[in-house]
Amino acid sequence: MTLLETVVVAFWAMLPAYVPNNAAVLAGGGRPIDGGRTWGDTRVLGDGKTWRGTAMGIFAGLALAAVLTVLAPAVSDALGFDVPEFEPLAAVGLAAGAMLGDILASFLKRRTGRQRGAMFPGLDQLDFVVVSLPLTALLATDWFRAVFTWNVILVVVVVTPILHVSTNMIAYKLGLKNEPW
Ligand code: CTP
Ligand code: K
Ligand code: MG
Repeated sequence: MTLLETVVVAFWAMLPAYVPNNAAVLAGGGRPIDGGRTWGDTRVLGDGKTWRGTAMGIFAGLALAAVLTVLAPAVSDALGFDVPEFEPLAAVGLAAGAMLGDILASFLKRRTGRQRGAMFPGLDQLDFVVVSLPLTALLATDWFRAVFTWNVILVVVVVTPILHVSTNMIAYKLGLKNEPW
């Protein structure tokens, strides 16, 4: 694969993990997952992790994986190289793993004294990758091996923070997000 092909495959394969965070921002609100509970004197997760945001985030990731799977043959034909279809368990690993990573990151932020919305450089940009890729490898091992070659993983680790910073900046400018990270 050329570098451009690797970047396209990496982006395509990660879309079901990218979209849940943005969908959660749009759909968030309502009851927090931690139910307001604290651990020590800080919230377990905080008001930024809600049931509705999480459910809608996972749903958006699964729905996108289904759409991409339908489009994959035509897109592969048009591009002249293969973009992957998503097995159901791969879609679950990517979408649910992304939300889980974001939730675990908030747990770590609260434990390290960071208030809701505080930034945690590095973690903010890669939390969902760190959980969604291993979970997908676990749930859909053969699919993962075929799609996420080392080159693709390397591109994901480099490109994701750039995409994350830019989409969050746009969401902030549009007034959809409280902070630009
Ligand atoms: N959101 C949600 N449920 C999630 C993730 C996000 O409802 N599982 C919504 C919340 O409204 C949240 C917003 O998306 O405020 C932005 O997400 P994020 O930046 O992850 O949360 P923060 O509010 O910054 O909180 P934290 O410091 O815990 O990351
Ligand atoms: K986050
Ligand atoms: Mg935040």
